Amino acid sequence: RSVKRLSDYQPPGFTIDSTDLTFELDATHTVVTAVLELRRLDPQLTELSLDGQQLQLLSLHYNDKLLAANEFDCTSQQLRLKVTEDTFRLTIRTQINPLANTALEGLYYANGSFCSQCEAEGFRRITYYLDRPDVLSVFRTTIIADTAHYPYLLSNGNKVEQRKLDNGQTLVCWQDPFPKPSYLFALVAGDFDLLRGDYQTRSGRMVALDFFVEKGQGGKAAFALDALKRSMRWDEQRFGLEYDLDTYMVVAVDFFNMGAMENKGLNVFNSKYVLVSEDTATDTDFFNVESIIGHEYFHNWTGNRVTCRDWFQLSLKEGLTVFRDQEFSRDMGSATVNRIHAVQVIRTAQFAEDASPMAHPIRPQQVMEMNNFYTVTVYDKGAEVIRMLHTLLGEAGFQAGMRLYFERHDGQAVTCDDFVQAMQDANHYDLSAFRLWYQQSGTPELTMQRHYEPQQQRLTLRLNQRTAATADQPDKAALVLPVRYQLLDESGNKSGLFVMQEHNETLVFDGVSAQALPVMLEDFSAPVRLKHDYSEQELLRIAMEASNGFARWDALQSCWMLWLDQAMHQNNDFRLPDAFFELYQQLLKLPLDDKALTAELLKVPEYHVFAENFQQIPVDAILSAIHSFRQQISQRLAPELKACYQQHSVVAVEYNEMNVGIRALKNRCLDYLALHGQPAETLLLQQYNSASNMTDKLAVLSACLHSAHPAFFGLMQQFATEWQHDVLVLDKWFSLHAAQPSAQVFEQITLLCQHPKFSWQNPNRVRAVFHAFAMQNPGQFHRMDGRGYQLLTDTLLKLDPINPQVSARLVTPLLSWQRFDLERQALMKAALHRLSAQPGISDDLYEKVSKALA
Ligand code: B3K
Ligand code: ZN
Repeated sequence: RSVKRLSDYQPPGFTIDSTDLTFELDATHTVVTAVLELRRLDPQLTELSLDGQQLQLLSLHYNDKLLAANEFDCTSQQLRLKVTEDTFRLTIRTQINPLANTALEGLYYANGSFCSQCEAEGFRRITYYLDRPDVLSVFRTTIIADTAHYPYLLSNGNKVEQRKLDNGQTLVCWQDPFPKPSYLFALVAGDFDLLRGDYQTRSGRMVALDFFVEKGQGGKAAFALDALKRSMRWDEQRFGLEYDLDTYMVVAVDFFNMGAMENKGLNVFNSKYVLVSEDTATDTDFFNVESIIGHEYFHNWTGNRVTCRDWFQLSLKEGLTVFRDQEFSRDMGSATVNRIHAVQVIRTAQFAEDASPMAHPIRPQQVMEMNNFYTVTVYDKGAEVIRMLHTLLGEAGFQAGMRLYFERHDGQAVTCDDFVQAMQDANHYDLSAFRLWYQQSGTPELTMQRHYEPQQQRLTLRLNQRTAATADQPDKAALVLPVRYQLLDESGNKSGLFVMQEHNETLVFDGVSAQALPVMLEDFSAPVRLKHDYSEQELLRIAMEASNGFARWDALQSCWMLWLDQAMHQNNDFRLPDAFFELYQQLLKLPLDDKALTAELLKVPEYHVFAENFQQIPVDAILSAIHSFRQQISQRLAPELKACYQQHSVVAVEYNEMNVGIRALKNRCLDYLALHGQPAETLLLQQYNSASNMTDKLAVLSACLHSAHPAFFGLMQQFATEWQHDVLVLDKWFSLHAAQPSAQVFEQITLLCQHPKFSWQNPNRVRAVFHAFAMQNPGQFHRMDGRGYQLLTDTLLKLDPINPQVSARLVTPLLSWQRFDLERQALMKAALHRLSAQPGISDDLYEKVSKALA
């Protein structure tokens, strides 16, 4: 198996000026004719090598000459031939089998339609090609297919021809004027509902917006269409960026490996992130649709107009585009809660990745299977790195940098360094030390120690940063850390930005009182773990007094860690302090204007939040402490919870910031109230039966689940009958079953896999069951008898030959085996050995498993 290294990058020796593709579509025998105009860039080269995978070559022409089999070399991975001219044409005819393509990479046939996914290296499953992002070509695509089955034949760019052929087939031809790498190519053919809209850009051009969704589902795409318009407007206003084609198409499909794909002019989406209506989708679903619609749209400039030179630079487009979509979401809803959720992704999933055998910098240095590097590190930590640049340069400076970046690189394939250079040059700000963020992996730990001198009224903060070795890199240097702070002081609050560069630095405040309390790393201004010396009393003071909502939430998070620690040492005799109950009481009686933030403040952190603070994760202690915390809150604050619930129980159904916040608050109360057993039952059934929206229905089910309420099974049955026709809703039901914290879950999962709507070929179904089991059911997954690990391993062995991308994602929780007690370590390791012993496991799975066992 081969590993590719960033340091081995070589510019392409040839390029492809134009790519003319013809697809004769057939589920099992699709014929692809590629006419490529090639140009030699390096005159020394005498051999051309094209990438290919699982292709059957039918014929090959060099200019007009048909080549005989001995005139080229064709293996399963490559097509090689001798080249003597500087420019020449290749005509390659290949045959592929889309129906057999269950990996859903390249061109595949599922659910009655053809669909493609080329990023990162899927285009080579369609034809032989220079399948690398720094080869940009102008594409023309002709699609021929049976008219009755596939009335819509779609590809990138503008439709330039459409005609009926006499054999019941239709021919459609598309031309994309923008040169693009092969990973942005797309083709879709099928029968859909079409929802149309339009958008006038700020320069006055009209753009047709076309949403293609499953028959009968057209109505559920209206929100996504509006979200697209909001994204287009927002990108003009905030970044000055306008859309560049006359059409923007979005296709929603049920079989898809990830969230969505930004193919030029033709986005393909997982239907889960397009189809929403209040009765079938939760507020979180609505949020995700808007944010992913935005993300893919924003890629048109950050990704498509300026793309990546090589896949090691993936964060160039992903980190930047996640930053942009986060900013968009922040402007559309509660800014504080959005930030809290983004920070939680870093503190749980990303910190966990840093601590795992898969640790890598946001610009990885070596890769076996590129699909394994679409990670929270590249995406979300990548976005934090962009956010730090924004913090250092300010909005105006950042925008100046963006303008220079586009001025220099529009139409090119570039590196992360090019991006930073544009930021540096536009601002005359030296970013040389900052660049270390791109090459160093791991989570920095920032320690703060306070020292107060009463005579001088001087507060000194000693700051120290240290990044522990990671699986991929032993030695770490000091990073540039923008530290936003606020000093809570009776004499008025001071706030500012301190840019830390060295391992040890001090920050001095003069003329402050002994009570002054520094709130550090406001809004999580750098992706680090903060170790501080606050007392419980001080933290509670921040939680009550800070003007910044994020700081209040963050202080409470630290409290929870303190209390977990105390609970673990007191064998659960631990009682939460009165001051805490007073705070909660106050929040319940007088919720903040931002109800969604109130709901966040009222939440006991989940298992993964606690777990990430330990090197050795005490699974059982965490779970029992969470249980005890929730019990205490629900008992001590029963009247307040009930009153708050009732006060907020009637909410208009529409998805908007206010309604979302009220629902979140009400359902947080319900979650605690459900712990009251019998008396809660009326409340739960009442809400379930009267709910006019999925958020409120699902909140009842998950409250029952969290409290092990006996009403759970009856309601689940009712839910299944109600929603058996709608797979996206059914996925929620699958997940709830799989998250059920009792040993019954194993029989339940066996039954789920036999459900008529379950399919091993469909990533959404598989994830609904097994991602929920492995990630939202820590008690059963980490059982001491190893049954949980065994179930996941059996699943992966079954899944890997079907869809390696999905299996390689699901294996994640097993990789961190070293972070558990010895008994669990042994069980997890045995599971990994079983995987690695399996003959023929995919590169995707192999790369991760072998690193974990190294
Ligand atoms: N760029 C795609 C992800 C492709 C994943 C390939 N395994 C979606 C996105 O980030 O917008
Ligand atoms: Zn993206």
